[in-house]
Amino acid sequence: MGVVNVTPDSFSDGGLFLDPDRAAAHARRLVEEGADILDIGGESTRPGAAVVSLDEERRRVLPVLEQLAGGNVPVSVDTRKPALMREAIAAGASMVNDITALSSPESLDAVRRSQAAVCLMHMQGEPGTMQANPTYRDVVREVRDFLAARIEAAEAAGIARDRIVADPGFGFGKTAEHNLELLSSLAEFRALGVAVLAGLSRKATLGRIAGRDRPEERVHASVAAALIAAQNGAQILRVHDVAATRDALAVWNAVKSQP
Ligand code: HH2
Repeated sequence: MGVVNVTPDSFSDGGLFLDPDRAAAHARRLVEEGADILDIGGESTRPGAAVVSLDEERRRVLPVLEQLAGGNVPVSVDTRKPALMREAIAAGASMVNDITALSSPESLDAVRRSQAAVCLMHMQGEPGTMQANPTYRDVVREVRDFLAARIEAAEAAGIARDRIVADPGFGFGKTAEHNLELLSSLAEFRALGVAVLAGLSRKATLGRIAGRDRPEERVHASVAAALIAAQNGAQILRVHDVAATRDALAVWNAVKSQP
């Protein structure tokens, strides 16, 4: 899954693709590099990010979506706003990526009324404050139990299990230690019975480990993290650097297919 951020303030590429034509061109490049899904977002959810109005988010996302929908790659929309979920689905999005795991009845309803897939992500707190003091007794169990409950709620609302993807939400109300524990235990999330998505790309935890302050210098660390996530059972990798991630996966697949 290639990330397309149509925002002025995303943590790693804010402002680069605010113009719809540039965003769409970037998305097409990600497809050429081997992306199987595009994830378009119009609101940064980095720690401390400002909230974006529905009108503004709509102005950012829909023109890009309109250029990409109907192409040969499914398009996901990264939003927590039910109105935009509905409008994006009507404009051709085939997946909703919701960092609040369809926690509002309106968003459950927006997805239920469609054929779209949905990614349910775990987050402790809100982007504005989530990194202040994330606390868990057992992060793996708590995140997994939350996702199991959200899958159950989605199914009860009429969203079939084969449309659902679960994501532990790396960096969303988690310390570096929490993120590493989740990554090393990711295989346990397979028991949820849905596809698992992992989004570690360029995140601060990787910068801390590799000693890289600038997100764009975290490509190598991101590729390592994506490969570990795949080896631990993630079926969808949400990444900024598609070509580099593809190469790593190709090496792993070549080794796996040895007799
Ligand atoms: N991470 C980000 C945004 N959306 N969605 C899912 N399902 N999982 C993630 O890990 C995830 C996500 C943050 O990355 P990015 O979009 O590059 O940054 P920003 O939120 O600053 O736009």
